[in-house]
Amino acid sequence: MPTSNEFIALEERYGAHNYHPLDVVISRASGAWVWDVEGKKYMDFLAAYSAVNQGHCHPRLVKTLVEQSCRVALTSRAFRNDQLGPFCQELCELTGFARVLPMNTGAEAVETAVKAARKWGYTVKGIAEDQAEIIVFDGNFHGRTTTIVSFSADPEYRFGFGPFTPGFRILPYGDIEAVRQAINPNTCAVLVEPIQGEAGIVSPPEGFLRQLRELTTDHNALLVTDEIQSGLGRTGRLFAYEHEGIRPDIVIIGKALSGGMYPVSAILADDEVMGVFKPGEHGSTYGGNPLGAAVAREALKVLIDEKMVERSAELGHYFMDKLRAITSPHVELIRGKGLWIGIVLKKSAGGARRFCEALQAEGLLCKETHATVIRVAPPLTITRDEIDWAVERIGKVLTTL
Ligand code: IF1
Repeated sequence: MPTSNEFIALEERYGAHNYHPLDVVISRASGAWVWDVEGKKYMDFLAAYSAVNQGHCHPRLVKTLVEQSCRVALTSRAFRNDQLGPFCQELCELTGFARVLPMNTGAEAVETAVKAARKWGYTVKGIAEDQAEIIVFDGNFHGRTTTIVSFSADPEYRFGFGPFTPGFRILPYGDIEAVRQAINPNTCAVLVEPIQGEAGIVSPPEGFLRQLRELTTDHNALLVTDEIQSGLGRTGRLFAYEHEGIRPDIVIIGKALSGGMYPVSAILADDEVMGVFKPGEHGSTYGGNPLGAAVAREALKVLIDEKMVERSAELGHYFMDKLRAITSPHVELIRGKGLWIGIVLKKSAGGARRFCEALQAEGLLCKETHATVIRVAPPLTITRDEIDWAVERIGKVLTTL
């Protein structure tokens, strides 16, 4: 059996260097825990960027994946399959939207939402050809495709990848006055993360989403929320937009939609918006495939049956209180919602990476975001005892480093 170092060397030698991961080589996982090649056990505090909300290798998802893969995995959309219809129905009944358009990765679903919003702008709103604008925000992260990085504000995601797709306006996140001034008859949509993940688990000022809802309604533009990371229980509600009591026109989901078992994403919308797509105008070989649809159906049922949304709300408060009780010279503030928490470090702390490395040594896998935020986003299956276990180690690292 090769060692972790040997696996790392292979990846460094043969893989593209588009990541700088912590040096832990995981070979199996269960619930909130993962084990490396040497058998060392860690608690997973990233949960694959919230794709593994249901916990690693959930037995019901493993069973569904195995059983469905023995029946039929892929048909393409040239033919129909017996999982897609029930998947769409169950997702609509759960979320209150009329229709589902399934894709695979988050970025593809964001692209789908962009295409839907533009087409709606031309065919329903009456915007002149090629004039549609979409308002987005500073600090956004919506994926890595060339169109999506076209409206990233972060040079790391953009540099060297132009020429970029036009038609996007980037405004300060949380600044409703800026939106009021920028929104115009060519605006087909506002695309927003209800809480920004990559930016460091940043919530906009209270009322921002509600005001966006009012403005987009007044100006006949769509409100599109990217719930790929914030959705499906992470913030203590099924969707983060529920915290402000609004309803968007398009909701983008991915990640936990399949509990980390298989890539499944989708957009949700009502008839007026989803109706813009006619046969042949959009699709994907794997989108809506029976394996993904079966896994997603089960992943949603697990989320509901095991009350993971409620757990996230309740345990999030518990966790946040415990973290706030730690007195550390390095901590600026602790923020977040549900089981999605950012420990924001002071500039003097010397960056979040060294804290993540120290936590790794203590058996806790965290990933920094930007230079100064330690992000905490365990599977929603985590227990109070497991949180206590983690808080002890976080407290040790924050007070002794
Ligand atoms: C990577 C970040 C998290 C997302 C939102 C769309 C997507 C994502 C709100 C695209 C993806 C991931 C992708 C992963 C790192 C990551 C991330 F730090 F970069 F921002 F989660 F916080 N919308 N987020 O968060 O979904 O196409 O990846 O399925 O390395 O790119 P995808």
